[in-house]
Amino acid sequence: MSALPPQPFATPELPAIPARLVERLADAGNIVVFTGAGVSAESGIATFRQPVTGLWSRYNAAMLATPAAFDADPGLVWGWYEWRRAAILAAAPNAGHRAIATLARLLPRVTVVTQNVDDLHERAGNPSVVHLHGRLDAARCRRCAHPFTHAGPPLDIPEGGDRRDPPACDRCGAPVRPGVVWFGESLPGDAWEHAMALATQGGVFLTVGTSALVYPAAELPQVAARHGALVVQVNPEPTPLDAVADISLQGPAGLVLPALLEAVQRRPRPAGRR
Ligand code: BJW
Ligand code: ZN
Repeated sequence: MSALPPQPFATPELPAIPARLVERLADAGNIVVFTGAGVSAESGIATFRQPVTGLWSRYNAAMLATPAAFDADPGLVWGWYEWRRAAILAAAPNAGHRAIATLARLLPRVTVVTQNVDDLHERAGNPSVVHLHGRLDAARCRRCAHPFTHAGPPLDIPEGGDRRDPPACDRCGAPVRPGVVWFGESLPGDAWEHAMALATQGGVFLTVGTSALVYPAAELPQVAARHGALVVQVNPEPTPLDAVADISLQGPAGLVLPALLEAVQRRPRPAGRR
């Protein structure tokens, strides 16, 4: 199958969950969980910028992830994204996705804002997720934006995809494109405005598994910090957010987030609030 095996982490140490984080989570009127490719890594979905395994370490973004690339070679781009779609369909949510979904059921006003184009948050039980970079299962016409519904999973697709002609739009006949945000394209206006509004409301801003290198999404934790949110980062590696985050929980999301959830569930509640 085209999905990568779950990433090995040599006996990862679990960072302690600070009590002030648990208190803030319990009391916050606004909690944003801002995720990137790292949250899906333990489901076997490749990240972008990690050495060796990252998509942009193995494939040329300029030839695959821009509108000009699609116009120059629609079959190459469509086939590559069909391979990615197959990998997502074959994957399942991991312990990190599940912990976020449980946290959202437990605490009021949790919103998941993701840069990911997969649907693993939804499949873990988060019904409404803000997708900043679109969704792979939401293809649309390159010319008139008419939505396209995939008939089923891609069949017989090799590692890295093969050249496949995109389907034709049933309204205007132009090629259908993947429903993702490529370099140089604007983010969906409603998703961006919603995410920005949440980032200005304080509370807790929890970033999980992002290198925070892609703008404008990477502005969000900075905006949240300026508006008084407690910014918390979950990532096994250093990122530019180390300079912004109040708390860095260094480790894989699939270990750290269940530990965070457990700490929230164990928190003694004041009498009368049970
Ligand atoms: C774990 C883990 C585990 C591992 N647990 N963690 C300002 C300065 C410079 C450039 C720009 C700028 N503003 C805009 C730009 C240009 C560009 C940009 O940001 N470029 C930079 C890369 C330099 N931005 C754009 O073009 C954006 N559009 C835009 O700006 O529009 C305005 C405009 C309009 C018209 C003309 C001109 C401008 C659009 C950006 C779209 C990004 N698209 C992609 C591809 C989506 C489709 C697809 O899937 O193919 O989105 S690129 C890719 O990066 C994807 C991701 O969503 C995005 C972010 O990556 P992410 O999620 O952070 O992944 P990684 O791999 O980078 O990091 C993974 C992390 O996980 C690592 O830290 C690991 O350690 C960690 N990890 N295992 C927890 N188990
Ligand atoms: Zn069309």
